[in-house]
Amino acid sequence: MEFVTYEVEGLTGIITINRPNALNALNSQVLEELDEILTHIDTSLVRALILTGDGEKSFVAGADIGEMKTFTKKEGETFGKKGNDLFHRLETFPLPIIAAVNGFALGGGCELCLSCDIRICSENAVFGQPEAGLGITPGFGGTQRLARIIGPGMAKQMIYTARNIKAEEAYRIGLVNAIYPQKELLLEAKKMAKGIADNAPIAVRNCKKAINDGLQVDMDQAVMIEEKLFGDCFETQDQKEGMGAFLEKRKERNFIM
Ligand code: CO8
Repeated sequence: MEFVTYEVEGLTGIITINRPNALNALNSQVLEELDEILTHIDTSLVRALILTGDGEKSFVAGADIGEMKTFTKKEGETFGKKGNDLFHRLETFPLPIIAAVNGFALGGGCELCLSCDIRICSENAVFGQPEAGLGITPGFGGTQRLARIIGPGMAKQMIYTARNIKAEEAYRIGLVNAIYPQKELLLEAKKMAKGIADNAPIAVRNCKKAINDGLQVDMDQAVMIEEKLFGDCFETQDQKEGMGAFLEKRKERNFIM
């Protein structure tokens, strides 16, 4: 792969976008490489993923403007579909994904972190949806996910004004869960991933599915989704182990898949 790397540390998989000449912007090749990596992740060996950008300046500075400039309507739709399919895959991937936003997260870069489960960022992070200033709408789900995460009022303000916001503001409006000094960001992401990996993997997976699927439907249906996934846990060895450990006052829990 030219622009994306994948490494495993313990039970955590770390995906890094590395396209320094373009501040890690997403061209078709980056999107394809990310997709390819997801295909090859062994979900029985890792329990959480971290997605980050290489360097100390940029997470992802958007979709590649150079590539998009000459798009026809059809090419725009094809590129949009490629990104949307990938982001949907990330959103529904059977492992929690932490976006460690290490700098610019603009346009498609902001949308990329929105498709992850959890966002934390460095102090120099900058978020924004500059598309309206480029004559387009967000095209990788930004109008939908941003509104769901920070609420329609704030999302509309960010998208209509195309104004970038800094880490502090992103934290205040709930776009990120925490801000860390650049040097500590990846370490903190790894600590969080370990905290997730210490828990029962099928239960965590079911939690992700319950939250995501439940947000698509009304409350009555959402609760039914949770009921089903809750019930499914009682068929797992992890449920016996987790509850057994509590009752036996054992700290160590030996969760399997
Ligand atoms: N695409 C391509 N190249 C980029 C991008 C990008 N999004 N961002 C930066 N680069 C390149 C620059 O062109 C420059 O290249 P070169 O050295 O060859 O001139 C290099 O990266 C470094 O960038 P700068 O010199 O501009 O660095 P600065 O520190 O001065 O500025 C900024 C950093 C503020 C991040 C600035 O680069 C910038 O504004 N970038 C563009 C940000 C942006 O508008 N992103 C949104 C793009 S649109 C989008 O993402 C739509 C998503 C949905 C697509 C759906 C399709 C259907």
